[in-house]
Amino acid sequence: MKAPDQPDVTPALEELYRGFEQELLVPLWTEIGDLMPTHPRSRAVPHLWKWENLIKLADQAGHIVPVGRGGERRAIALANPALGGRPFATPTLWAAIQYLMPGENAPEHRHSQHAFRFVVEGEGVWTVVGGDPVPMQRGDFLPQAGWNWHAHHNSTSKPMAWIDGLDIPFQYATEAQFFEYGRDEISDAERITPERSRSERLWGHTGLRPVSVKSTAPGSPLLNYKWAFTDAALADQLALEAEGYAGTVEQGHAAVRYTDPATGRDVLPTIRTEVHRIASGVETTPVKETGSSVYQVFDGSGVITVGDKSWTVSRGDLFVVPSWVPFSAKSEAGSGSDSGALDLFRFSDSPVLEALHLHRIETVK
Ligand code: GTQ
Ligand code: FE2
Repeated sequence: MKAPDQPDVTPALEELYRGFEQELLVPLWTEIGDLMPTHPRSRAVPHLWKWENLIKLADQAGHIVPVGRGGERRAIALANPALGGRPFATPTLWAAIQYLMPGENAPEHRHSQHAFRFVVEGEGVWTVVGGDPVPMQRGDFLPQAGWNWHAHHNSTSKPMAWIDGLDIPFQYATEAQFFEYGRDEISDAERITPERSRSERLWGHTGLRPVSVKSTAPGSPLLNYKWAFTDAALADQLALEAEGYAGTVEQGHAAVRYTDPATGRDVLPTIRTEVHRIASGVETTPVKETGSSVYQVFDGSGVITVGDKSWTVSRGDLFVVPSWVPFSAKSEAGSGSDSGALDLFRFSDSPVLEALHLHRIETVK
């Protein structure tokens, strides 16, 4: 339909548009609705990936596709159905399941992309970050800021899976990425399995930062945020609420954000990471927020609503919340989970949006 201030289609107008085309020019007036919408309209759509399907395909890949130099990682990415088949969960975020067979090594490399790993099941893999071996267990969150050397190794007799989150699509858009290969094999000294990484021994004590050490790199110097601490923080918030003290996001909804112990800021420059615990029977208030998120169900079950989509979810399932699309979660966990609640791991591009003053959040009435 023609806007009120637009001219009729005449031979002169058609001639003008042909001239624009020839000179590779595009007028604002035909594009403004798409380029400058009144509110965000994400190209991405809400979508759910079931863990049982992902893990089955990852295991098949483990038996058929080797991991080594070139491909680097046996990582299989979520591709949002509205993003042209690209391995992009959202316009800014990469989310993948990574799978290592017994005894396998994923070779060392480093890249400008910021990354993390989150473990929904299994144990026995460790990731060597800058020569520091970091063991991984269920519920552990391992941030790894850009340009750190890293390699993974499975020392057990069982395959192991975890999820990776990276800002690959965001950095792809910036055209500012760098990548470098490291050693093909890590040293024997890095192949040991300590109970705690050096980073945890130095930075993993609540409220206590080492006086002698400066954290100079971008992102958190703490390489593993163990589940026991996350679980205790969430349990305490709900317990405090039950005792009549505040502390929760809203009634029956506890949440923690992973932060850099040196600065108190997000653990990664481009990615925010949180865990939300929703008590059984509780439904969260629908919220819309600029920027996009990926969630993984860590424990429990429930019903997730994102815009006009609604899914029943359980442990390991992953879903996407595009920019400015209302999100709410209803916990129906009951006795199925460790805590009797629905635990959701979330990552988003919020630090980027905040840095650029583009972050907005609203509850939906
Ligand atoms: O484990 O180093 O899912 O470099 C994508 C890129 C994982 C990794 C991914 C990576 C990695
Ligand atoms: Fe990597």
